[in-house]
Amino acid sequence: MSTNPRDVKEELIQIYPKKLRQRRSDQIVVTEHREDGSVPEIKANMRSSPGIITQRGCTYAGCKGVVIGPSRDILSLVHGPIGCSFYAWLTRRNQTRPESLDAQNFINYCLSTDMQEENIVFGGEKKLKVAVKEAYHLFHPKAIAIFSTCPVGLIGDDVHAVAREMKAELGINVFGFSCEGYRGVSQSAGHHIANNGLFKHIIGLDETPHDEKFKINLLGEYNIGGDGFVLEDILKRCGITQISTFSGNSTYAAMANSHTADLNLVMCHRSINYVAEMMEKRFGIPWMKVNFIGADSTAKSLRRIAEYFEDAGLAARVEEVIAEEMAAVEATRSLVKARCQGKTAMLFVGGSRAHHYQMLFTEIGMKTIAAGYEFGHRDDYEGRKVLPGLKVDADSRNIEELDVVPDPERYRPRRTPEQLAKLEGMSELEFRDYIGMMPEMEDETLVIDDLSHHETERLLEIYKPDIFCAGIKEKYAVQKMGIPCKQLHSYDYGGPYAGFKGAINFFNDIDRMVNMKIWSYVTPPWQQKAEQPAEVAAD
Ligand code: CFM
Repeated sequence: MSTNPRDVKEELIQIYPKKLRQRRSDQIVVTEHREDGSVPEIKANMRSSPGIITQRGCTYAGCKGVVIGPSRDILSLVHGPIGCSFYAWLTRRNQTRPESLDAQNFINYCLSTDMQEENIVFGGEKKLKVAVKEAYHLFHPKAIAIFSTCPVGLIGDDVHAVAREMKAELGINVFGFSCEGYRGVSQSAGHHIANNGLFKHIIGLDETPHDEKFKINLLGEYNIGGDGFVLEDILKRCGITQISTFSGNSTYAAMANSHTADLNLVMCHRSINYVAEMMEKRFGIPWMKVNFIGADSTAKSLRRIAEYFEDAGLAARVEEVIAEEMAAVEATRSLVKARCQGKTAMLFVGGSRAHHYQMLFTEIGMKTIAAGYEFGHRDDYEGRKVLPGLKVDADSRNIEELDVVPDPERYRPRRTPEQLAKLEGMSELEFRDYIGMMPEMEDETLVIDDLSHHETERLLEIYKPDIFCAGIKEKYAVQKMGIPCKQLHSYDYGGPYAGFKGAINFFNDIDRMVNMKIWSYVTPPWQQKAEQPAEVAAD
């Protein structure tokens, strides 16, 4: 079988019926950098076809599990059948570290209304009210967030009315999310709904001022495997004050106060770009994309923060921190590179990591031959410059777009448009932009949106990459084919992988996985001899 990406594309989709074949054809592209600087168009953020085994999750997962869940002292209450809470219970490995032993931390809990048939038939609002009150009396949280699962939307329970009533009765902040699993194409819709909720119900509630000089928020960092701890340490040593993180290791109070920062740093563009945009419109806080995955990317991102604040002392401290960290990075990187150079990787995950983690592989000489997001949008692939041309379809119209205007009292542009333009002109800074995954990939590599299980198997058979990066649903199917699978969602049991120390961990873990002899003892199905008895071949 040819390994030419154009032939591979045809091979992946030839088994599908005609209509599906056309759809998938638009979602699989071969990368090229055209003379005018553009990359090919990819169809993304479209509904998966019934019958396809997709990697995707649901809208509720994106809202509760991804964006709000990692905050430790917002009490998350799931309105739905108990099954919906299974995946919401710490499986994402988002960590948190309360300020003290008696500080509020609800991360270990899993609260659900445990809807039964009776509630589906007669309505679940009463049960929800009882659950909110019970949760309040048990934990005395500052805020309770109610998350809707599919049946809630189907039967028409009004979680917002319940939230308003409970807010008035209990005197704490209670708010609901219409994040029913089916509401959008994927978990991406849940991100948007969560962003709207953060903006409507939390951001801007606390005016406590800060007199530190370099105040930032870190957006789209969820402290998976302790990534956020590594970044907090680096930023602190540089002398940068992190007002709030959305939402790894975060608190309700920090989010309520986040509009006092002077710069928003966006790690995961897909899940939180809405908050960044809305905070700029209402409060005047500029945002820029950063990437703390990869040692070189981390250094670059830190330098960009220093450039924004235009302070020689800060720039010097940033250089010191980079120098301190890079010695250890270099030592491991060169050792690992010698063993991994030339090996190949595939990354199919989420809406941001399939891009960011390519940087780590590049640093140890490994080549990404295929990559894709589960639920990224065209701007995550091609860059935000495509945004003005995007058509609003029925699915995107289904999610509320908040009409955000400058706050009459609190809008305070941190930099004038002229200052921002000047900064962009003098340095590598770019505001309100994300260049996307494809421009940073080599020509003639495959980019596949919403990869299916069938396509996964064919890709592995054809290319036999040295490592495949995905999630728990794919992991063991892939490894049974004799190819190691690194979970890029939960990091398996490893991490942190962010920043400099995280890069060292990643290099060591990948080295161990791609150079382990065990894989040569697994006989993948396509190498099993035809004359073997069927039972043996099936083993
Ligand atoms: Fe952003 Fe994430 Fe991701 Fe994401 Fe996710 Fe995740 Fe992910 Mo799993 S917020 S888009 S919805 S970086 S949970 S921490 S690993 S799919 S690539």
